[in-house]
Amino acid sequence: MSILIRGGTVLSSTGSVTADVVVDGETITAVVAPGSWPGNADTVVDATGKYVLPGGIDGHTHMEMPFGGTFSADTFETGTTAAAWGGTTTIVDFAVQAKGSSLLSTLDKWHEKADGNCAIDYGFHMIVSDVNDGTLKEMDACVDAGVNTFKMFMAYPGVFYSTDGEILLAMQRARANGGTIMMHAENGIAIDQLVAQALAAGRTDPVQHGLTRPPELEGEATHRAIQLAKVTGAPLYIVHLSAAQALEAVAEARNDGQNVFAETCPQYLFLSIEDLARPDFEGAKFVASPPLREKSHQGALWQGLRTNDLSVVSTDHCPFCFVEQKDLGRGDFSKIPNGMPGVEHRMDLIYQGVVGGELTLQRWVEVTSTTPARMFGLYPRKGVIAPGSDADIVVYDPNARQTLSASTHHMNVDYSAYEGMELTGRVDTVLSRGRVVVDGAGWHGGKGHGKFLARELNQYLN
Ligand code: DUC
Ligand code: ZN
Ligand code: ZN
Ligand code: ZN
Repeated sequence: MSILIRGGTVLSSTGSVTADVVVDGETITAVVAPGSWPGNADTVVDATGKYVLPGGIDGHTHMEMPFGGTFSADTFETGTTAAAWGGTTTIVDFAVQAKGSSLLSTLDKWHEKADGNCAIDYGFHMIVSDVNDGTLKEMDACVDAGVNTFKMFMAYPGVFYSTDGEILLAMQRARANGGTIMMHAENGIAIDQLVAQALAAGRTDPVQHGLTRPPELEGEATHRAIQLAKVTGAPLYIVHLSAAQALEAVAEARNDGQNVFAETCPQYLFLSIEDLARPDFEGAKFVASPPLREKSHQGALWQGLRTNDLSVVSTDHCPFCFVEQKDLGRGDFSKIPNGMPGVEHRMDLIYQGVVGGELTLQRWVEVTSTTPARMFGLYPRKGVIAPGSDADIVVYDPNARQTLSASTHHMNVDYSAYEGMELTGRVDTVLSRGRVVVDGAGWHGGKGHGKFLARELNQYLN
């Protein structure tokens, strides 16, 4: 099966060129001058007036994630299908070590959930929440299995939380085995006191979730994680960075040449604590950690994306239905499951940064695809349109208009965090390893097409 994508503007992280892209089977075989391909193709996709870019890579999703007595609402099937609709052709999801479980049994469990169910390719990070001798040894086996990124939590005491000493030990191990530590950097010990005080004072609304997790406590934890990384020599990747204070700490470390990287998420660029303060419990739709911040942080985050102090945009997709799930926290904001839906609209939302002059086209591709490919050891198989790479390709119509809504999205959740938001630009056609999964006629993908990706090491280390 061969496909010719004709007449489009092919984008990369370094430039753009009008070219035809030839796909044979699962692979890109040629990128040639327009009209110059002599061969026949089984299928021709007309990309005239459109961009042709490498499929998006969402390095931070939570499908079927256990949280607060429930599970995030997207399965690997529904979540990867929604991702594909939005031009994301790879996810890296988080396997979650429960206290008392081993890392390898956790990995098995996540393979059971995902294998045979994904519509696009997928890899795993490992959440380490029980640091002990066995866990530390198993980190090496995870690296060998292509799961070489380990998320730890300075938040959520009693659940996922690790002490500074435990973080230090895991960092030493990562330093030795080539892994990268990913950090949820919020000072959970201090936050828990603020939460208890709010509840004791009868302040129970969703906005309290934001008020009890101030940006200073993200800045502090980010700084602390960076110092621990410096002492141990481990590479560090700050996940879901939301606050200017945290960005400052990352920038300082990067200026010093440390292997410190960070991602932000669309919700921190487009939404704010004002959404958390919506009346009638509607703010619960926006409860995620770190919380949505004051709008004043957004400019700093866009700037960080330009300077590369923020080098990746991921979603932290972790959807919980408003009815039934977010409801668990009526009368007590601390019981609202933490997380927001977003995997479907990352490419579109960050494209608004191009429309608005915040980012170049090349930077859009870089932060949504090429850098995550390199950061998570998938390049050049993913993250670039070049001969030999997987044919994960998005044809994007830069002039189409769309309105985001739960009534039209494909995520398995009953609300959109961006309900009614009008966007310029829209996915036209999506290929996942050479298979047209989305086009104007609809969905042609299916569960089981997506394959597990054993990942190489981070390609950015000094
Ligand atoms: N933050 C969330 O909002 N949800 C899942 C885990 C996390 O760190
Ligand atoms: Zn987190
Ligand atoms: Zn997360
Ligand atoms: Zn079709």
